Parts: sequence; structure tokens; C-alpha cells
Amino acid sequence: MGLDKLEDLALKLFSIDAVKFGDFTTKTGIKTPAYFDLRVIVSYPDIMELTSNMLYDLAVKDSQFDHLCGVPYTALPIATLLSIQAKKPMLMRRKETKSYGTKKSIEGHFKKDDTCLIIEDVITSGSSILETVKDLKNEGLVTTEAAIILDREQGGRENLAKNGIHVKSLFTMRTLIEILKKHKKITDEIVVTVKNYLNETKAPVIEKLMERVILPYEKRIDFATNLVARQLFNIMATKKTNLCLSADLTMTTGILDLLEKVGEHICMVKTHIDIIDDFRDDFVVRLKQLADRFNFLILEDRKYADIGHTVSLQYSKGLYKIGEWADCVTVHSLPGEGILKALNGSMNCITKGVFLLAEMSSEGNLITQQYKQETVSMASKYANIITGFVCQNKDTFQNPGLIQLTPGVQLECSKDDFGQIYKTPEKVVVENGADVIVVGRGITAAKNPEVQAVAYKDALWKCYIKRISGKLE
Ligand code: 5BU
Repeated sequence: MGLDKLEDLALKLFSIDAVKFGDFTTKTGIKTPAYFDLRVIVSYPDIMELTSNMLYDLAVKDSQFDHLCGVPYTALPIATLLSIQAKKPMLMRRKETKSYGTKKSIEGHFKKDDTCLIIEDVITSGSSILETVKDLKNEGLVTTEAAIILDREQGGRENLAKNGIHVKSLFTMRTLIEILKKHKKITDEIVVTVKNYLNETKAPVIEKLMERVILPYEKRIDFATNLVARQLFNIMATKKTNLCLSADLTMTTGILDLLEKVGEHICMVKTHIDIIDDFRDDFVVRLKQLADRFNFLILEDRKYADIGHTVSLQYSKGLYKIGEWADCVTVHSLPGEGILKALNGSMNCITKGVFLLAEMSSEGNLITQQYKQETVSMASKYANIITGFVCQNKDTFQNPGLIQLTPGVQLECSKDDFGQIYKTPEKVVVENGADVIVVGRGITAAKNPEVQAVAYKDALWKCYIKRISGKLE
């Protein structure tokens, strides 16, 4: 049986001593039973080629980004190969800023808000990648993904996730030692020693430099890769409201009258266009006028869940022509990434956004932890259209450029007759990390919806201020 590519690469790396086992001391003085020195691969063009081909398949060919940037120095030649293979421009980060000339830390041509894929050899704590990301960010570049050869599984992946960087690795330390064990290159004893070491030795947790839930909305604008997310952060920061009204009324006049009254207190209105009895085209014209006048966005809660082709038709055609007036829409990840691919093609990417459903508020819903995680990783490939996630918990995702939209909120905890679970503003904003909070019947069913909208707006904003002041846990 032929070796699969990953095994082939593992064995080659072992044979050139890029991977070693024994008693080693790292440059920071920590003892380790496994040592990786991938610098040597520059002496082996066939291994360089194999490594870059595999990284290309894993993390480059289907990703959307404007530039590649290798973390100096080991990853630079690999980044160069990938840049040529992908026909995407490369950026180079200087480790030491020049003391003469332009003092630029990033070399190459780029525009503000361009996106960048990081290439690295090994991660332990993730700090080298974060240093590179910081320099890129200072130049106005946006980074959400890193492609690496080996994850030592000592906390780097988590540290990077906290800072909005999703890591794709060819090997983890565990997969690597399993391969080497299978091919009898290392003894069972070494395998046990390395596994024990992994369980006991974690790299330091890196301070959440850019943690989503403590960053104010205005500081998150620069992290956002989707324009609707940027607009929404901007609106929230200027209007000082994170309230999204779910205008679930069935007559157009009811909705328009309500928005006349509460428009100044909301950052977004959420519609279910298909529950309206007297829909006419001029409704959306008036809705848009109100949105412009009061500076709020429109989210159509369509919850698309079909194959990509059908969804692209549902989005752009039919009675409602949602794509013509909604700033953003809600989408299920259930059908797989074709749904995002189709929307990416149907949307005018510069102005439109998607909230992907990662969790629901209703009792007994069938979403599992794995479904949720796969939903979040699916989104990372479509950073230009993803505004954020509809979800209930703050650890669903870390990227500060994305928005957590949370429904199921009322001033008191309760339930409705069909399993909707309501939590309080304090719970959803301070504890659970909601950025934009959806309130429907809490406002629409109130005797005085305007007064109630102000009450929600004030309560939710107070909780947000409490959260960003860092008084968590
Ligand atoms: P309510 O009246 O505040 O219960 O309205 C909540 C709205 O949010 C309603 O339009 C739902 O369709 C929508 N919603 C929700 O309640 N829970 C979810 O998990 C999702 C959407 Br996704």
C-alpha cells in the first residue's frame, strides 16, 4: 500500500532531522522531548515542494485572501512557493525595522483593508504569528487565517483563536507521532513521553490582546472584513444602541408606524417578509427610506437552508427580491458551504452580509457542538460576506470583526408556549457575549412599544458598557 502524502512528508521530515526526539532544551529554557527544526528543509527542494503543495491544498487553494505573508524566517521560502503557486502577491514582514529609509515593517504593495493569509512552520504559543499579525494590522491589513506545518498542541491554536485567527495545520504533534510510531521510527516509550509532556506542558496563555467581548464596537470596525459588519459597528457606536427590533407584525402599516416611533433607538430592524399579509413593493421602498432617515440596517431573517442554486434564486428572485433591499440575511449552514458560495456569487459583495446560524434560542433544537464548530469554520472561507453569527454563547467564535446576533431576549427570564427561551439583557450581553440583541414581542406586544424600546435600548447599552469595562467573571 502506498504511503499517503501526509505520512510521506512525516517520514521525510524525520529522515532529515527536522523532527527529533530525545532530551532537548528550547531557547526559552524549557525541556522538551520533541524538537522541530524546519529550517533545514531549505536544503531539500523535493521536501520544500511537497510541503508547499500540501499547504496549498489544505489552506490556500479554496481560501479567499489578497496576500500571503510568511512569519520570518523559516516560513519565508514556503510562503514564496505558495505565492507563486496561488498566483497571489506576497508581503514580507521585517523582524527588525530598518533604522534608515522608510522604516516600513511590511514590504510589498497593498491597500488598507486587504486581507492576508499567514504562513508559519511551527506554533507553540502562537506569539510569533501574533507579532506578525500586529504589524500587519498596524498597516491596515486584516488577518483571519494562518496555514502552518505543525501545531505543537500547547495552546497556540487557542491563543490565536482568541485573537480572531483560525489555524489550519498539516500536522499536530499527536498526528505526527502516531505516523512515526506506525512506521516504527519511534518507540512506544517515546510516544508515551511526548503525550505526557503534551498533557502537562502548556504554553503561556497570551493575553487576549484583541478579545471580542471587551473591545468597544468602534475598535472592532477595523477587524471586520464584511462591509455590513463595519456599518453595523459604526451605527451602534454612533447611535449608542445595540438593539435590533424584530418587527414580526403582519400588516405593513403596523411595521412602518412602529419604525417611525422606534427607528431612532435601534441599530437594525429584523423582518420576516413572508408573514406580511398586504405586501406590496412600495413597502420595501418605505422601509428603506426609514432605514436611511434613522440610520439603521435591515436584516431579513429568511433562514435560507436549501442547496446553493435554489438559495441564489430565493435571494434574488420571486415576489420579495430580498437581495434588492435587505442589507443582510440569515442563513443555515446545514446544506454545506455551497449555500455560502452561491450567496457570495449572488450578492453584491461590497454591500451585503450574512448572519450564519450557529445556535438557536428554542428549546430542544438539534444543533450540536460539532455542528456549531463546523459552522464557524465554514464561515472563515467567506469572510467578505459573513457579518457574524446568530448564536447564544460568547465562546462560539472569537473573531472581533464578526458580530454575535442573539435573539430570545426579554427583560425577565421566561418561555413562550412554543419553546422560545428568553434570557435577560444582563445574561445575554455580559455573560454570553451578545453584540446585537434581537427583541421582538418584548417590544411589539407592549402597551407602549416606544417606551418599551427605550427601556430595552437603555438596559442593553448599560450591559454593554459594563462588559467592555472588563468587569467580567
Ligand atoms: P421574540 O418575539 O423576541 O421571541 O422574537 C424573536 C425573533 O427572533 C423571531 O423573529 C424569531 O424568528 C427570531 N429567532 C429566534 O427567536 N431564535 C433563534 O434562534 C433565531 C431567530 Br435563529
